[in-house]
Amino acid sequence: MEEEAILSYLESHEEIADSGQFAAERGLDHDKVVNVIKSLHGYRYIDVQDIKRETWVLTEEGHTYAVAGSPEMQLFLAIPPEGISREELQKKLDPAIFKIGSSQAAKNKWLDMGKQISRKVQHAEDRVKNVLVQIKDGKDPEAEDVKALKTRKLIAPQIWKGYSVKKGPNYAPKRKKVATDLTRENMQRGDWKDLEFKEYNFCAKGQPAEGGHLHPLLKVSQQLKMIFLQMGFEEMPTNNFVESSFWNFDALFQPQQHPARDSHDTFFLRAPSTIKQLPEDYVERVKEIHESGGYGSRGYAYEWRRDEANKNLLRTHTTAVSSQMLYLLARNPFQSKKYFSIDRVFRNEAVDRTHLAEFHQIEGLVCDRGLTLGDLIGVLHDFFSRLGMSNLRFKPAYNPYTEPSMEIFSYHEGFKKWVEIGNSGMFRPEMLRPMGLPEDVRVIAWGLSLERPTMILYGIDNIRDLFGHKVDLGLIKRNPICRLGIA
Ligand code: FB9
Repeated sequence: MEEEAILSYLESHEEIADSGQFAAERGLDHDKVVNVIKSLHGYRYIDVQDIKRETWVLTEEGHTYAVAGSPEMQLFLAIPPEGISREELQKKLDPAIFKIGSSQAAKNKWLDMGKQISRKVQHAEDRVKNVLVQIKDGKDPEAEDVKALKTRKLIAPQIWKGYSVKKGPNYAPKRKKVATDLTRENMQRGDWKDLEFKEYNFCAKGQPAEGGHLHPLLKVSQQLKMIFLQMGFEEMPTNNFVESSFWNFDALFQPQQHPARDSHDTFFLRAPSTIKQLPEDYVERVKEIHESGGYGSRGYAYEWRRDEANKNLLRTHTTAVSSQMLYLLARNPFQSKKYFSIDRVFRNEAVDRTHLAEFHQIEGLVCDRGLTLGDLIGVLHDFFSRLGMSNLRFKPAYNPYTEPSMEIFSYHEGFKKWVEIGNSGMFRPEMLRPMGLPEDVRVIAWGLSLERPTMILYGIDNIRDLFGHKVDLGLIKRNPICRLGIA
């Protein structure tokens, strides 16, 4: 109907100036007319021009008054000629109607608002309602009415969008059925000769290729793995979140009364609560080094308890895997090694904008004869320069399992400040010698998180927006590729 109306109108008229008026004059639904216009335009039967104009629509409150009358009129009509008391009148009306109605009626000087409320005029015209009804019927209101109704939030502005329409290159009074496919039947019937085929729209957007999307953390992690592999490092097997206190703490020469070892910082397991099997001879040597030292160390001089070491926990750092890899290394004739790990660690910490109870730790270590702190600083410069961070500073720090230890800082051009980008150190002989590694073997190591660089690179302010059940899948679907180290 809409199509026939438009095409036949253009048969005898140059253009349809305003699709809105055109629809109203023919009692057609403008939205349907617009859809037909878009389709006819698609087949170039017509050419169109957008026309926009600001109109007014009634707010929800405006709608109620257009039906029930304005509050001031409802109040006016509720006052009997002989007047009424305020209490009586309030009982007759909804509190909001009474409140708005009395202030508006007073403004219109319709009432005497004393103890007794009485009419000041015989008749009053409900201009508000009339104008609201006008607007509802699509008529344009007077400017001063617009101002009043807008202030009372009874109407709101709306952009009305329509079209002016002219004949297009393929114009015809009746739409020809265009074929969008040449079928076997067309060939058999031979009617393909008279068929008109729809033009190919080479600008049409193809079906969006749905596919999997990598979480930003995985993109950064992949880049980091590439960097480690390019630097000749091997990945350590970190596919076990549950660890024994022995490998997570004791093997690292972390004393059993160290604060990190109590349940305020560490998630211990109820089941399985204890480790089944540990290399007994090595455990003896660890007990020894904790209790009375050795290899030049005087140890911690406390009674080391096996049951404490047996406790299972969720690893607090991937260094728990480094300890096992170095122990395995010591069991064979020594060969230098470069290891890395990137995986989840768990800490029973207060959750805040940048901390959750779990994060991904990145760790690198180099194990070789005669390594020095200089080698550590060198490999840190090499590693972080590949992350685009070459302006580094090192600050002495403390870790139970490394001496000396250094916090690593990089000057962040964007933030115009020094950012702490990790921690590092040389594993203590009290950790390495009981494993059986030769006296001159040194192990330099460093660690950082995966979340911090990812938050900074992707401009994510709160870690909950990056990791966890509150992550907006849109972020996963629409985040840019990770170009580490490439400005
Ligand atoms: O990641 C951290 N900071 C960081 C790293 C990269 C980065 O890149 C940006 C693109 C530019 C930005 C920031 N940090 C380590 C430093 C801080 O965020 C720190 O407040 C929080 N740390 C975590 C631990 O929180 C309790 C980050 C995490 C961390 C700290 C230390 C280690 C690992 C992770 C370690 C270690 C280590 C030391 C010696 C031997 C072996 C391992």
